[in-house]
Amino acid sequence: MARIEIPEDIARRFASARWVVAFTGAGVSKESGLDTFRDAGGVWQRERPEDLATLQAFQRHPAKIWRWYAERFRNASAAQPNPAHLAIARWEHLFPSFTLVTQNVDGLHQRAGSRSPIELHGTLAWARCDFCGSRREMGEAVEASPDAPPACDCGGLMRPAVVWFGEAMPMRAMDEAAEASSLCEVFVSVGTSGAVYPAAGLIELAHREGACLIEVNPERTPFSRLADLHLEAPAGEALPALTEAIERWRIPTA
Ligand code: BV8
Ligand code: ZN
Repeated sequence: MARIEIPEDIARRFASARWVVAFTGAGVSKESGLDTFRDAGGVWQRERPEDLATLQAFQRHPAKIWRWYAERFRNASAAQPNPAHLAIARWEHLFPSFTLVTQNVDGLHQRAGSRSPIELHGTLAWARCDFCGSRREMGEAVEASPDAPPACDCGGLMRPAVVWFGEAMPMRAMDEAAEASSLCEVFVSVGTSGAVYPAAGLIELAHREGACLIEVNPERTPFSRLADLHLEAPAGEALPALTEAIERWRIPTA
């Protein structure tokens, strides 16, 4: 494994930051064995997003969509957090303010110890009724009804509590994420292609408002040219290297 070098000026800036945002996408869970969406081997190379991740697809083929999410729920439950999730959980304790914003629905950040990630695209952990909104644990719903979405008491159908394409973003989560992105001093974008909006707009917002932008991705993205540092490495290697750099340059508080 090649050594990952963090330039001293960036390391110092990171170590002394008062507010840091980590913004994550599917790539952060790749080393836990979960599929990404858009890169080689990703889900959207085999399937069209509109055939799986829209309300229209669910209304047309509820059993097919339910089975796909049930399988993703089982895969996410069986996966283990990797060193990248663990590094981010540690960062929460290293800065006066730290905000984790994730596009992921797999729950691995929480299982690594992150206390309250902002989940922009919802979660696989819960199912909710498409009519009355009442919630039920996904594990329990999938066990009771593995092949088709269970019916709610109101007669509606249970669906995964994720945000599909064409659906409104959770407003409070989006507001909190935008506030953190505009106020932070360092914004670390990890494992995201930056293709899905409005989430990807947070990267632009942080950059525009003057944050130091660090991108961790083995590939380049449309945001790489804005980055103060692009670490072309897997998150499970790059993030522990960033933690080391922070710890080296941190001024301990009394
Ligand atoms: C909305 C949840 C309005 C479910 C997901 C502006 C311009 C263009 C289009 C739009 C726009 N604004 C809105 C849109 C439309 C649309 C959109 O963005 N379309 C794009 C794709 C063209 N957006 C929406 O529809 C959003 N809603 O705008 O609402 C509205 C307003 C009022 C009323 C009604 C409506 C809602 C979007 C939510 C989509 N939901 N998921 C589920 O998961 O099943 S999106 C899906 O993509 C994923 O779930 C994930 O959350 C998201 C982002 O993907 P990434 O995480 O970035 O993953 P990707 O595979 O792309 O990239 C992985 C990266 O990792 C790669 O770069 C790879 O190189 C890297 N990598 C690989 N290995 C590693 C690694 N990195 C580090 N380490 C490694 N080891
Ligand atoms: Zn209901």
